[in-house]
Amino acid sequence: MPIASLNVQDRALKPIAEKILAGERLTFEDGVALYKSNDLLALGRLAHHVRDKLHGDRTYFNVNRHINPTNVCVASCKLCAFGRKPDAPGAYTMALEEAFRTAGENWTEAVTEFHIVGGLHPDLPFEYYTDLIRGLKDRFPDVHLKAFTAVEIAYYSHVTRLSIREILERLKNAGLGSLPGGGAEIFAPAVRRVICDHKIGAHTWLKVHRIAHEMGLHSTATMLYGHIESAEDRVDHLLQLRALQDHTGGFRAFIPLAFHPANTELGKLVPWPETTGFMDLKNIAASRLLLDNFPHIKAYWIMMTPRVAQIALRFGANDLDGTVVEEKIYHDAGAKTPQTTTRPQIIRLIQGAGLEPIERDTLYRPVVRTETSVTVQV
Ligand code: V47
Repeated sequence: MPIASLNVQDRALKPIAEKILAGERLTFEDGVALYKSNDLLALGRLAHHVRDKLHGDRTYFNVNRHINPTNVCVASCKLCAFGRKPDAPGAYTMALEEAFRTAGENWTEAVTEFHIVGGLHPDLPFEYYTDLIRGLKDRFPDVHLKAFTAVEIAYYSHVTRLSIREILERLKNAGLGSLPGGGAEIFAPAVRRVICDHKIGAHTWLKVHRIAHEMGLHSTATMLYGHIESAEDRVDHLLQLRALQDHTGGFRAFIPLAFHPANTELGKLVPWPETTGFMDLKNIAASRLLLDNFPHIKAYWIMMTPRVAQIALRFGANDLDGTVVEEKIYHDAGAKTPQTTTRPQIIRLIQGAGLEPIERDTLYRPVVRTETSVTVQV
């Protein structure tokens, strides 16, 4: 593609655009320049160019259900509106049978993934989690179980005094399929001290994912933006993920997450009410351009709104996530989006952007549906 067709207005972007068109890796300084640029359309065209080389028009989504077995949490992260102390109003913990029942609510054969995350409960034994995974696998053998953030895995290791590898082995033996990408927030220690003081640091978050990848489990990665972090903090975060991916290749997708301030302590410190569409699209484009070794960039519609997520599909993203069914973490923090959507609605968003919808399973294998069967193409 000739650089002229990108119509780059910001002079600082021109040498970076040359590098991208030549397929060269971007540096830390390039990343900061991407974030500092307001030439959003050029960023979008560059990111779409990369997306197009990787995926053409193919745009992914899945049919999934979120399950949050407990919101009881020993940590008091300022960024979070979901966690509760055990005796606080609204605190809940599902008995195993209740979690199985929740998983089966509005059940259709179309569901291919349960996305399971919860708080750091002070009293639940580790067996609760292995029994949860085993029980779900027994009842829904064809559903992929994407469960427990690195923060939860490190907590189980801490309370049981078992190694992270041993915890992951036991969960994998029970039926765990992969790890979700939550809890990464922003790796910069000075920011972490403010937004999630009691959480594991970057080193442990990355270690959990490294060990999972070494064991053959895939995972995803996230970054929380739109609070007190700087452009430099975001680039540092993305480059630490890129470095681990160079090593293991185990990340399937990256999901930038916009901070939602309502009902959070951090919301009182952040001078603006919420992220803007401009910032959301810039994060999608910058992550597509910096994470050259991540196959997929997800525009999580719950967090971005379906309207902005649809536009993000032409700013570097190639995945909209799924149907979700019941979302708590963002809705406790004031998200105005619906809690669920349907296959036809997702397909409409993708086709409306002139792209080709591909239903996938968690590992991005196409799911083929006929009236009577669902097959994952291996
Ligand atoms: O871990 C918590 C973040 C994450 C807030 O892996 C908040 O495919 C914004 O990780 N405002 C949960 N963000 C969501 C998540 C996720 C979502 C979709 C797909 C995948 C995937 C992962 O949300 C938490 C935390 O990082 N979070 N509170 C808040 N107030």
